[in-house]
Amino acid sequence: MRFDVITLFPEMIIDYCSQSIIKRAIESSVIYLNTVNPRDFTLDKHKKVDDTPYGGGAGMVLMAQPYVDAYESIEKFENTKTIMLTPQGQPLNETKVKELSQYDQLIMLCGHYEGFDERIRDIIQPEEISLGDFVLTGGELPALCVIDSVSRKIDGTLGKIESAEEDSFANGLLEYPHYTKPREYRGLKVPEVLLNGNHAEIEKFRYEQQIERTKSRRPDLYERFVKSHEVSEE
Ligand code: 4GM
Repeated sequence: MRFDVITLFPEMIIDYCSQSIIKRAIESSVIYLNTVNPRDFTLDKHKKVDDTPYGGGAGMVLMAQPYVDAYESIEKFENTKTIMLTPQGQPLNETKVKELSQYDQLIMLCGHYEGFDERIRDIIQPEEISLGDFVLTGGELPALCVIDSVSRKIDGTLGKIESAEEDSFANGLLEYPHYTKPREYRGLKVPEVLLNGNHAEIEKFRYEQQIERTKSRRPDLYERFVKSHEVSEE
């Protein structure tokens, strides 16, 4: 998987990806990361990337030319997808992450300030993706969320232990509670069932906990889970 991020703040992307699991994935060539700065594609001596909106109003608008030229400078693979991180996009979830992980290249457009000149959308025609119904100062955090969540799906990014753990969210339920040493902390004991070594019982306990948690915390997910497990009556 190759990630190309178009951003005015490449350090934000590079710094996050220089740590921990993503760093390891880049070092072992499981993923490849590239940033492109629209400021390097400006044509005036002030390196201007934004301007006041036609029709008036507060704030600035990102100019089309530096973004389109930055986009066109990127070498495109055959199986490529371009996404724009904005509050107007389709919500990111595990299904979308899985879908994005099937591409060989993801090109991401990060905006700042008030937004993009609409002609950037007209020309590049990206798929718009949102992290949720809230506004950030820039698209870099959502782009990093895409990079991180998609990278987890790529073979070789996670170690054996980490990827085994992932299976529990893959079934559409929330995680079961985890415990490590000591057995008792501030009077709170680790559930007895986890200590007896009976793996069938442990599995049952964890599954019940997953269902319980999902039902009480995320009734929307629980509803979907129940529906997908209903036996068809036809
Ligand atoms: C407007 C247009 C994404 C604002 C483009 C980006 C929230 C999200 C921005 C932009 C963002 C989100 C930057 N805020 N909910 N702000 O995923 O990049």
